[in-house]
Amino acid sequence: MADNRPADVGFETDGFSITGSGVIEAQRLDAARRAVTDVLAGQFDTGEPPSAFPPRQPGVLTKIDNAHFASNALYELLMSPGLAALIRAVTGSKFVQVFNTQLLVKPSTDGSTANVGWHQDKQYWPFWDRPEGLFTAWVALTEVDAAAGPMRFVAGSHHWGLLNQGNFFGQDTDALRASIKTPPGSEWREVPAVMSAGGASLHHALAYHGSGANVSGRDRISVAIHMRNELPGLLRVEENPLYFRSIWLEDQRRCPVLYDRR
Ligand SMILES: O=C(O)CCC(=O)C(=O)O
Repeated sequence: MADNRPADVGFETDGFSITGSGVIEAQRLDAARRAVTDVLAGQFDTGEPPSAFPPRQPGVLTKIDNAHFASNALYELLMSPGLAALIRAVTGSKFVQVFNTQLLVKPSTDGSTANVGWHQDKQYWPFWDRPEGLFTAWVALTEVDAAAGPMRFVAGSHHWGLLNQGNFFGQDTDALRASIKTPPGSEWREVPAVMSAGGASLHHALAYHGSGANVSGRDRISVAIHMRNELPGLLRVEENPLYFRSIWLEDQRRCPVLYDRR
């Protein structure tokens, strides 16, 4: 395989890759699911809180930043051999490090709230010097069928560059989509990331994505794992004081290296 060339054609051409089941080993998955219950109840077996732990609100997406700081089982989820193997096969990366995670609990609603607005992840990551080599693994801890409000990817949108249009927190996803000026001749084709618990998707930092309502009658629970490979460089503190201080790349417990084959 040539250096840094994705082995997975879908990831290269579409900007995402969906593996519907079997990425995370069963015991690791069960432990992570139990850990979510503990973290949501404010029980942190490491003695350290997540880096952001907002109170849960009915009908609202709960987004807990770096829950793996608070839970050994959620840290072990990141260290899944199946996940590392998938990332290596799909992205062709020689080195992979986690720099942030989000535990996402999307409650079942009447269909109007807890959406995730269309966005490109890179718009929230100004502290990295380039989008290439930045990607996210989204790991399903519960069944994510069409009714559960799966993530939706816009195929090929990672070729559009950083548009800086979009809003993770936008609730009117149709209006948001209509407001995004895409490049001339581009096509907006959405692909839902339907998967079982233990499945995972990978998406490029420029791939547009969002998700609609969960009307399944049960919580949709996942962990989004934001990672970098050997390509991106962190911008200096004086250029990005706000963001730079929330990244702990020297700390392997907070920002684990999944593998290093450089
Ligand atoms: O969970 C979702 O619906 C969206 C998550 C997301 O934006 C991400 O993982 O980058």
